[in-house]
Amino acid sequence: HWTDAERHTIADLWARIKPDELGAQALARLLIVYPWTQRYFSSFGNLSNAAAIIGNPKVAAHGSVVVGGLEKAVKNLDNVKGIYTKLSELHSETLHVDPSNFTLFSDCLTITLAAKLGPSVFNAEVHETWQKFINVVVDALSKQYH
Ligand code: ZNH
Repeated sequence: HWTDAERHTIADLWARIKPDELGAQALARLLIVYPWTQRYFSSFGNLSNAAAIIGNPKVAAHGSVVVGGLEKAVKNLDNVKGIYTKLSELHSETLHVDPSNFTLFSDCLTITLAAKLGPSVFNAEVHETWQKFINVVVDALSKQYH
């Protein structure tokens, strides 16, 4: 259920960004804008203010890990559910991450991406395709919750 144009858009978006940078910035944004999400990262040290969060190397490192997970979805558009089965289980059963956080994080990703690329690249059509992609990701990550 992906058109060639959509596949091209997702691949092109991904080629334009530095995944590690996107992950670090989006995760920092999550922790700043939705401070209650910090509860999952109690081992990350100082998250007491925006500068500390932005400069925290554990935030940056975990941002890379998360975005590495996203990259798998980018490269496996036709089987996102399949490749995320274990990851969904981990977030549900082991990490106990409330799935509403996936939506919050996906909004942070979208804002970070749009701010980086600007509206001439991240136009309405590209936004729509990106939103479809990230919805599939959130859906797949939420799949193993019961
Ligand atoms: Zn997550 C982990 C992905 C979201 C929380 N994650 C993780 C990992 C990955 C991911 C890949 C690793 C795993 C292993 O190790 O095996 N995530 C992801 C994705 C997403 C996410 C793709 C979306 C898009 N997460 C999320 C959120 C949250 C989280 C939203 C909250 C808020 N994670 C988490 C935690 C962990 C993880 C806590 C663990 C960490 C450590 O290191 O311990």
